[in-house]
Formats: sequence, structure tokens, C-alpha cells
Amino acid sequence: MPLAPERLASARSDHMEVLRGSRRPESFKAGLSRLFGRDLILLHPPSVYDFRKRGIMFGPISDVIPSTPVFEMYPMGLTTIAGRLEEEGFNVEIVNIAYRMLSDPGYDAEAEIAKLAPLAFGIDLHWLPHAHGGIELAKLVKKHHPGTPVIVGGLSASYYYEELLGYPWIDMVMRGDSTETPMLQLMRALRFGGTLADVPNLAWKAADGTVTVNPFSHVPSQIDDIPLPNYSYVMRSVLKYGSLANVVPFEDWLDYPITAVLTSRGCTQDCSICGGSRSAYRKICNRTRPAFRSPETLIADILRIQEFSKAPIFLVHDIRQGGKAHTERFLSLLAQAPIENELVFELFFPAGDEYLGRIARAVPRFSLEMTLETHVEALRRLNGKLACSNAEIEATIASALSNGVNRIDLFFMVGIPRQTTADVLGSVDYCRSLLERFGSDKRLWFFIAPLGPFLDPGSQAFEHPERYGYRLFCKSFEDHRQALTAPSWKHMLSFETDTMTRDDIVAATYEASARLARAKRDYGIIDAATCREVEARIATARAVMSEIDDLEQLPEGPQRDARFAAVKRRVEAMAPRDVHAKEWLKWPIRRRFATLPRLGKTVVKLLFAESYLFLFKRLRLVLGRRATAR
Ligand code: B12
Repeated sequence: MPLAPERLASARSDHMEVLRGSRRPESFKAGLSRLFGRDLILLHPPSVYDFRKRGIMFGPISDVIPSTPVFEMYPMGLTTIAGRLEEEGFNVEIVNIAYRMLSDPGYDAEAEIAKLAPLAFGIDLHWLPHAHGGIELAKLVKKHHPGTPVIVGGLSASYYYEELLGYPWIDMVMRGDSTETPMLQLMRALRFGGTLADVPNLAWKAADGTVTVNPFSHVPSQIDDIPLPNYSYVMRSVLKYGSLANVVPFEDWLDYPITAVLTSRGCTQDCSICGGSRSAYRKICNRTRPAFRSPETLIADILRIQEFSKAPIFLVHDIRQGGKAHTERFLSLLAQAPIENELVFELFFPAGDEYLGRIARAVPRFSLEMTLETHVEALRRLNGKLACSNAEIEATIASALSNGVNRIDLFFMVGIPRQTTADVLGSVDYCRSLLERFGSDKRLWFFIAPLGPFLDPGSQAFEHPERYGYRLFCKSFEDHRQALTAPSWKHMLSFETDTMTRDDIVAATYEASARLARAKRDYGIIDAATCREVEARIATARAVMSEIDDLEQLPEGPQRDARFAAVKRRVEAMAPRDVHAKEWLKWPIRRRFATLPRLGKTVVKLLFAESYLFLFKRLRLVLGRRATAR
């Protein structure tokens, strides 16, 4: 059902004539609804649309992130698109359909979509695990609003843009990692009747199905003009649109309001399994070098967050990627800034007293994250992440501990190139050796999880599977969409390797997780009861996985259905976690939100901002005065 230009035009002119005043509003009420109506609604899909019905055994695929397997966290970029457009008078609302469906069993996503009436809908297809939910939402939008454009965007959409335009429910793909300005240009074209051909980065479909791919020309090297994420927009939108649930980023965020600050778009590293690596960004986003956010902007973002949250702030990507001068400037500004929250730093390279000591002196509390993937140095070199020696890793840990780090999280992964089951289990022994060496220091935390459910498209391993020993079960977007409806995470895995089959990956993940729990117990990191609980959960997960395997062999019929129903109940009882308790991911906090007076001040500021935008931007837009995109 491609969008006919005449339908697009009529939706647009209908909306616009009244807004511009060239046609008499049908009624005062209708006029008001046009003034306060939404121009763009950004929908965040669940991974699998009907997850509430299906009872899929998602396993540990989201165990090491705050989201559940529904992947209810929306891309931070939705807030920056919305914030940018609102600055120019557009009304943009984010509706986190995934979170709404998860938090309220009675929430009817279709009814919600049916009653919305924006000028356009945006759906994020940033993470490929949303392939199923994203397409289902697009279908629902088209069912209820056939004349309204559906735009998708994000890293996965940018990779698969041609294929996505083949679905009848998708009209446009906005490509790239920085779409705020092109989206503004697109919304202006939709509202004021400009031509789509002028919108950079847009790939779109005409009524006859012809696809036009506009030049991929908007790849800014400087992104300091936007807060990333735009939390002010999020809070203002709660006041403006009256729904907190629509913008909650993940299930228990209100209990644990951790936030993030993105330090760059793009990456200097070229890890083989990462779809956000240097070469992946070149391929997917036409980006040849990262856009680093300036130290000034990063500090401003941190201070803005402190106005409402007291929980840790996670700085995404290693600051040191920006080079010596950049790091130096950041550290000296950090030392002068009134930092109150705990900051969490990612390490892409080893670090010593010089770096960690300065961080320790500048902030009240800090934690570190290192995605080691494996203790095997040769495998790390092949993968390209932390391609240093274990001695350097251990020196980093020693330095962090002596500089008073609050916690160091070390992440290990199952399914990386050339890794064997023995390597996976060896990583647990390595964790034991670290606990031994560092005297069971309770600040050391270890996680092990599978690479899954998918190998990232655009990563070196995806693009050259034979070079890295991968066999891919899924290549196209559609392959991945279908894989998401598989009954268990084993069948969902989009790959296996020369050294580990899907069965091996599942078995090694559970075995290593159980061993890791025992190692933590033996060194007093967790107590015996917690360890027993983890082991019991793993035992149930293994039993359910093999039951699903058996069921797969049964012929269709009532017997199979009944057994599936029983398995579904067991899966639901285990959800949302498989191995790791989400509590383990949390850096302990003393307070969640800023004090009431401070929150009050923030709200007043937001109300002023909203009034300004309404008076000087919204009214101007509604009266039809056109401005050009910056
Ligand atoms: C930060 C990050 C996270 C954060 C999420 C922060 C957030 N809310 O956005 C955390 C740690 C929680 C996370 C989790 C996951 N992540 Co992650 N993550 C990243 C990371 C490091 C940076 C992302 C980034 O730079 N974003 C900035 C830009 C690119 O995006 P953005 O500003 O949000 O959005 C802009 C554009 O993408 C686009 N856009 C996005 N959505 C839309 C929608 C519309 C309609 C439009 C028009 C445009 C648009 O416009 C936006 C504004 O300019 C990348 C690696 C990398 N270097 O890129 C991996 C990466 C994106 N993550 C990835 C994956 C696989 C995941 C997980 C699925 C992993 C897992 N199994 O647990 C989960 C999913 C979580 C969920 N949804 O609940 C893969 C994605 C590969 C793919 N194509 O699917 C990446 C590339 C690498 C990796 N393996 O980690 N992730």
C-alpha cells in the first residue's frame, strides 16, 4: 500500500489549510485540536509484537542491559528528533508502545494507534531485534491511517533501507545516525508541501512503487547543538502530553532512574562483531570519522541530568577516543564542575593512575565498564576489542581499585569469533583468578551472556562471515523478522560459528553462568541462597529449552498445543530474567531523584520553555510562516 502522492497531498492540505487559516475551521473544537494535535508520533515497538500471547523463551538475550527481552528501551535519538522539531514549533510525541504493553496487560496497542491522528508516524528500527514489532506496528498504522506516511529510521533501518521499502506498510526510510535536521526538513515538506526529493538522507516510495534514494549528504561532524539524549524534551513532554508511561525508557526506570550521555556518534574501534564499529558506521551511516561531542557539551548534559536524577550517569563510549587534548579538556572541566552523581565510564583501552586518579578526584563516585568478551588474548585481538594483554587489564583493575572505584563491571561473551566451549568456561576460571588476586574485592562484578539474538548487520563478521568463522542463518531483514517468532532463543540465534553450534552456545552460556554464580559465592560476592536461586533458574531454563526442542518434533495438533501451553506458563513464570537478576546490573544508589525544591525549579523552567515554544514557535508554525532548516 504505497502512499499515493494525491493521498499524501490531501492529508497534508486538509491539515494545513485549516492550520494556515486559508480555510475556515469547522469548529472551534476542531481548530483547537489542530493547534494542539501531534504532527509526528514516534512509536517504539516491542521486539515481538504479540509477545504477550506467544510465550517465547527469550533466555538471557537481554540479561546484561536494563530492558526485558521486549527491548522496551527506545533509542535516545527519538528524544533528539522530537526536541529539535519542537524547537521549531512541531508537536512531537513519543509513544513507547513496548513499555505500555509490558507494564499493562490490558493495554490495547491497536486501539491506541487507531485513535492517533498525526501528520506522520515514525517507527524506530534501530535495533534489529525490533524487526517483528516494528513491522507489525507499521501494519497497524496503515490499517487505521492508510493516508498517513510511515517513516522508519535507526541503524537497522539505514542498513536495510531498500528491503524495508519493499514492505507495503513503509513509505520512507530516514538514513543515518544524525537525522534531526533531515527530519525537520521532511516535516516541513509534509506540512508545507515541499518536495521530498530535497530532503537529505531520505529514501522514499512513490505511489507507483518507484523508490527514490536521495543523496546521503547529512553526516554532521559536529553535533554539539543537541543534548544527547534530550531529557528536557522528555520531561517537558510529560507535562505537555500528560503521559509518563509513554516516555519511560525501561521497566523499572522509575525505581532506578539511571541515565546516559552519548559522548560521540560513531566509533574509532573496529570490533568484528559490532554493528556500531568504525567500518559499520562507514557502511551504514556514511560516516568516516566519529562526531565527538565537546567536553563543554558533555558537562552541560551531566549538570542538566543532575537537576532531576540522583542515579548514576553512564557515559557511552570511551572519552579517550577523542584524543589527548579532548580528554585533557574533559578531565579539567570535570574537576571544576559541581558533579554530584556517580559517573560510569566505559574503557576501550587499559587505564592507569593518571586517568583514573583524575576521575576519582573530580567526582564523588565512579564506576567502570569493560567489555572484555574473553580472557583469551588471541581471541580479543581477532575481535579487535581491548586487544591488549591480560597483564594490562589486571593493572587497570588494580589502579581502579586503588583509586577508589565504586564498581568494575567486566563483561564476557559467548559466540565471538573462533571461541570454543573450553574458552567460554576458561573465562569463568579467569574470573576466579581475578577474585583470588584481588582478595575477593566485592567491587569486582562479572557478567557472561551470549552474543544474541543476532549478529549485527554491518559488522565485519556479518559482512565477511567466512573470514571470522561464522555461518549465518539470517541475512535479510525478513530472515531476522521471522527468526524472532522462533520458540526459543536458540532457534532465534542468527548464526553459529565453526567452533560452536547453536546448541553449544546455549549449553556453554548456561554452564558458564552457573559456574560464575558458584565462583561469586565461593569468594563471598553473593551469598549461598542467591547462588542457589541462580542455579535453580538456570536448571529450569535448561529443562524448558530441551522441552521446546522435543516439542518441535511433535506433529501439529491438540497434544502439541497443550504441551506448548504448559511450556508457555513455565516461561512466563521465569520472565523477565533468565540468568542474571537485573539488580546485579545496578550500581547501588542512595537517592533516586533530586530534592523536591530542585525538581520544582526544573518544572518551572520547563513550563517557561513550553510557553515560549508555544507562543513563538507553535503559533507561528500553525499560522503557516515557513522557515528554512538550519
Ligand atoms: C548506547 C547503546 C546502547 C544503549 C541504549 C541507549 C539508547 N536508549 O539509545 C544500551 C546499552 C541500553 C543498548 C542496548 C542494546 N543494544 Co546497543 N548500542 C549502543 C551504542 C554503543 C551507541 C548507540 C548510538 O551511538 N546511538 C546514537 C545514534 C546512532 O542513534 P540515536 O541517536 O539513538 O538515533 C539516531 C539515529 O539512529 C536515527 N533514528 C533512530 N531511531 C529512529 C527512528 C526514526 C523514526 C527516525 C526517523 C530516525 C531514527 O535518528 C536518531 C537521531 O539522529 C551502539 C554502538 C555504536 N557505536 O553505535 C550499540 C548498538 C546500537 N546496540 C546494539 C544492540 C544489538 C543492542 C541490544 C539489542 C543488545 C542486547 N541484546 O541486549 C540492546 C537493545 C536495548 C533495548 N532497545 O532495549 C547494536 C545494534 C545492531 C543492530 N543493527 O541491531 C549496536 C550497533 C552495537 C552493539 N552490538 O552494541 N545499546
